[in-house]
Amino acid sequence: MIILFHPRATKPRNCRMPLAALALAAVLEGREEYAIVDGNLDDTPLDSIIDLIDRHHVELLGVSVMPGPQMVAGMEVSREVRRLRPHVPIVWGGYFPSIYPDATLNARYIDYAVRGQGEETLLELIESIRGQRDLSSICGLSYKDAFGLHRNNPERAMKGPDSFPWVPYHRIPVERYLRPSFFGKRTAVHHASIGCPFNCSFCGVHAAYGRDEKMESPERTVEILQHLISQYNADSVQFYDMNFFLREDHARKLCDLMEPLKLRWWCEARVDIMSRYSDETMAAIARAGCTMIFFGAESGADWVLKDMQKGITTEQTLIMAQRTRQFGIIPEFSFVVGNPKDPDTDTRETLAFIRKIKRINPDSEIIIQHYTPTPQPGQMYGDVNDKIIFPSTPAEWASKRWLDFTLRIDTGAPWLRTRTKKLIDNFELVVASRWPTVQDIRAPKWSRFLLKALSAWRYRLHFYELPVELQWAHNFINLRKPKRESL
Ligand code: B12
Repeated sequence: MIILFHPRATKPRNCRMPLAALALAAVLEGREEYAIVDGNLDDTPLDSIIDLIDRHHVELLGVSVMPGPQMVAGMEVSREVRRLRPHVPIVWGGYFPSIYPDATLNARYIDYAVRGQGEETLLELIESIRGQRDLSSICGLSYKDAFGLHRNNPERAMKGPDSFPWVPYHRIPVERYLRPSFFGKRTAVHHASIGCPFNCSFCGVHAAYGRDEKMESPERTVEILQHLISQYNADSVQFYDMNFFLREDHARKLCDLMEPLKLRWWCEARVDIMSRYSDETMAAIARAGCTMIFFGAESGADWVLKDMQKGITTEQTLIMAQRTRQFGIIPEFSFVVGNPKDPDTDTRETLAFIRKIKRINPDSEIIIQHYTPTPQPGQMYGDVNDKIIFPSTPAEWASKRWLDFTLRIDTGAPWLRTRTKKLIDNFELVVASRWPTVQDIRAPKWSRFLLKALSAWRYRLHFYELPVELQWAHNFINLRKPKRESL
C-alpha cells in the first residue's frame, strides 16, 4: 500500500479538496493499493497512518508539503512515523521540497524529495523501491546516495493535465470539502492547467515548475465541472491555476462551454494578457459566471515591475480595473511591496497607485504583501542573493522567525525600515476598513458600516498613523463572528 498524506494547511472550515494528493491518486487508481489521509479533516493523522501501517504492507509514505504551517505539520508526523515505524520509506513532494530539496533531505526522516510535477516520478519511485529501477534514472527526484550525499536528478519535463486520468473524487468525502464562500454555498476547487511560462523573479511557481504552462482541454474541464455539479451539487468553483486565461481562443471556448453550468467562479489571470482581450471575450467571461479575478499587479511603479521581470505595466493594471468594472467582475489586485533597492520610493508610488485604482473601480479588492524572497534559478528579485541565507533543515524552517517569513507576517528583511513596514501595514488596514472585503462571509452586516465609518476620515486625509481604533474594531468584530458559516 502507498499512503498519500496531506498535512493540515488550513482551519477545517476553510479546507479545500487536497488537489496534490488527488492528482497522485489518479495515477495510482486501479494499479496500486493506496489510502489518502488528509490532516485538514482528520484530527489525528499520525494515528491513522500508524494504523494503516500496522494493518497493511505499506511500501511508501508520500507527504505533500507547501512552505508554512503545512510543512510543520508534515514534519511532525514524518518524524514520528520514522521513530515509531522506521521501516517505512518517506518521500516529500510539493512546493517545499521542489524549492528547498537540500533542506528537505537534510532531515534524517525524509528519504526522497520529489521536485515539480509528481505523478510519473511517484510511479517510478515505487518501481525503484521494489528493485525494478535505479534511483539515478528518475527525473525530478532528489535522494541520498549510499554515502549520504544529496543527488539531484535532472528536471522532469512537464505533461499537461489531459495526459493523466481524472482524479478519483470517490476516494475522498467530497461533500465535506464543498464549503460556503463568497461564490456559493458549495464551492469546489479545480486546477485546469499546470505551471507558468513567465519568470517573475519573486515567485515560487517557476522556481518549482520551470517556465512552461500546459492547459487542460476546455471539454475536459467542463466535463469535470459537470461531474462536480451532478454528483456533489457544487454551485461555484475556485480555479487554482497560475494563469487561467493564457490564450484568448482557449478562454473564449471554455467560457462558452461553461455558461450553461451557471457556476459562479474565481480565477487568477494577468493584466497584460486580459487587457488585450476583445469586449466580446470579456462579455463571454462574465456570462460564464466569472465573479472575481485575482491579478498580480505587484507594484504601482513601472521601474519595479521591470526589476521583478513581471512583464506587465501599471497602465495595463488600470485598464483592467476599468474593464472589470465595465463587465461586472470584481478584480482582486495583489501587491508585493518593498523593492530592496529603494523600498521607500516603491512603497510611496505603490500606495498612491492603489488610491488611483480605487478611484477607477472602488470594488477592487486589495491585497498587500511584503516582498518575501524565494530562491530562483537565476537572480532573486532585488539582487538579494547575498543578503539572505535560507534555513537548511525543515526544523529551522519551522521556527517562529521563518514561519513569520513564509507567511509574510514579518520577513525580517534588512532592507525594509521599520517605519516603511509600519506605513505599509497601516495603509493596508485603513484600505481594508474603508472597503471591507466582500469575501469575509462571516462578517455581520453592521461590521461593514462600523469599519467604513471609522476609517473614512483617515483615508480622505491620507492619515494612516497608529490606527489603533481600526485594529480594535477588527478584533471586536472577529470575536463576534458566527462560529459557523451562515450561507
Ligand atoms: C491551493 C493553494 C493554497 C491553499 C492550500 C492548499 C492545500 N495544500 O491544502 C491555501 C489557501 C491554504 C494556501 C496557503 C498558503 N500558500 Co498556497 N497555494 C495554493 C495554490 C494556488 C495551488 C496549489 C495546488 O493545489 N496545486 C495543484 C496540485 C495538483 O499541484 P501541486 O500542489 O504542485 O502538486 C503536484 C506536485 O507538487 C507534486 N506533489 C505534491 N505533493 C506531493 C507528494 C508526493 C509524495 C509526491 C511524490 C509529489 C507531490 O505532485 C503534484 C501533482 O503533480 C498554489 C499556486 C499554484 N497554482 O500552484 C499556491 C502556493 C503553493 N502557495 C504559496 C504560499 C506562499 C502559501 C502561503 C504561505 C501564503 C500565505 N502568505 O499565507 C500559505 C501557507 C500554506 C500553509 N498553511 O502551509 C506559494 C508557495 C511558493 C513559495 N514562494 O513558497 C504558491 C506557489 C503561490 C505563489 N505563487 O506564491 N495555498
